[in-house]
Amino acid sequence: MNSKKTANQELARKDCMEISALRELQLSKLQHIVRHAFNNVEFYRRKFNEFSVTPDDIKTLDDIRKLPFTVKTDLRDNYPFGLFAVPQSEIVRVHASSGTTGKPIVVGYNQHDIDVWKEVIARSFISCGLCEEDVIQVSYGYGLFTGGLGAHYGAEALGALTVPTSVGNTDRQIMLMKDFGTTAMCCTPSYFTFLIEKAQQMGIDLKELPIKAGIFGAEPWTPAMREQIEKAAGIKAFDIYGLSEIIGPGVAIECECQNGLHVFEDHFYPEIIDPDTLEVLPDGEWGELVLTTLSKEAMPMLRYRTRDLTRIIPEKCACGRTIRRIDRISSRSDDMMIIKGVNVFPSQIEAALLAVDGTLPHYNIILFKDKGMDNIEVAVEVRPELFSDKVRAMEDLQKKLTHSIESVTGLHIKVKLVAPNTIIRSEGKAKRVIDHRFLNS
Ligand code: DLL
Repeated sequence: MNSKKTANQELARKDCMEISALRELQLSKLQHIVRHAFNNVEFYRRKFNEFSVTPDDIKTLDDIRKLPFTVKTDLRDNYPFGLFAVPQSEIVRVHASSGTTGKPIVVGYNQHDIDVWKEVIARSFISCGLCEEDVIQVSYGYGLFTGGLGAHYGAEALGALTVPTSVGNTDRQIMLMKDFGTTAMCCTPSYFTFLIEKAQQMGIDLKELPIKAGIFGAEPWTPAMREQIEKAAGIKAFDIYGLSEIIGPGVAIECECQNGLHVFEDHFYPEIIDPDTLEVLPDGEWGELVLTTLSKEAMPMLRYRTRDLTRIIPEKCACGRTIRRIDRISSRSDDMMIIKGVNVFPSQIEAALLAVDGTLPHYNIILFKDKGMDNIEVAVEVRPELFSDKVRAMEDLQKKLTHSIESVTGLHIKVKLVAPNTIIRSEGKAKRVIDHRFLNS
């Protein structure tokens, strides 16, 4: 048996630890990382003092609740290197996430952190059924974004043939998929829908290529989107989750059951809180995901509020992994729109649109002001064979879509049908919501 195969089998076993041993490991790592953060980061020391808590107060895993939360603005306020817990000479890599305004947030890794990251990505690939024999094409952006280099190092650690195409040049991506025999593709789900479309235009049937898996994440996507992708490309589409502040991709991933994402709990400690009361919620309840890094040395994150909404799935997974699962991240708390007093998430609109036959997975939600109140309208592309000048057929489809959105959100929302290829395609994270509120406020 080759040594890579043995090493990968050993890695896979880490997902199946005895629960009591896992909790013990988590506690000792938590105690260590809390002390490390306190001793080496002025920001944590100050916060601990404000909350009258010391590293000695962490005696059980539940004691994590005594610690203050960390939020995105803490990273901005300490830009660029203020949260590093090791000397700068030990840092071997930085990444940054642009965010919406002002300075980016910056994250740092020492060699140990890069090794942890490689490990969790390799375990992610194994969880999707991949191995050292696979050809993994990495079409997440390379650069300050964590997607490209994160997936790349993990694919190499797995021993797979790694194809670093990064984003863009879609025709060439498809040519290389075919010529190199790519078996797994890593990119955003929205980019993959674009790739499917391009392949059709080039007369290439993805179902006939060796590709069997997609490792898709970095943005929310719905089960309806998964269904469309799997059907069109003849692959299994897996959901991978992560964020720069915690490590990048590889915090959690689906397994072959495709029913929730296993969190690599030996490296990341998950909690779910009520975003209003900040109370910790029991497993099974929906709320905001809070993560603590248990292994990262260069920039430990204690109780980081992700703003991502999910729940911890209490039931055991049929795959046999003991690390717990979170539900698909359908939305972020800051994506919520309030329309006529009703809370609406973009993912609800996507699910409603894709539930109707005849639409393409390309849409925009346009947010505008109407008599001083926020309102939305939706533009969605229609399949070429259905897009016609037959007024009746188009009206019928429009009615179905309006009704579908109404049944999900309770709101009557205007839907505009647009021709195929009119909505801008994205190569990275799709920008579905277009904010026009400033135009008519
Ligand atoms: O998007 C890391 C990543 C790269 C994850 C590639 C998966 C694949 P950031 O740019 O810091 O990092 O953005 C993190 O993206 O808080 C979520 O809101 C969202 N996100 C990431 N993965 C998913 C997913 C990368 N699978 C933010 N489903 C997170 C839904 C996701 N949202």
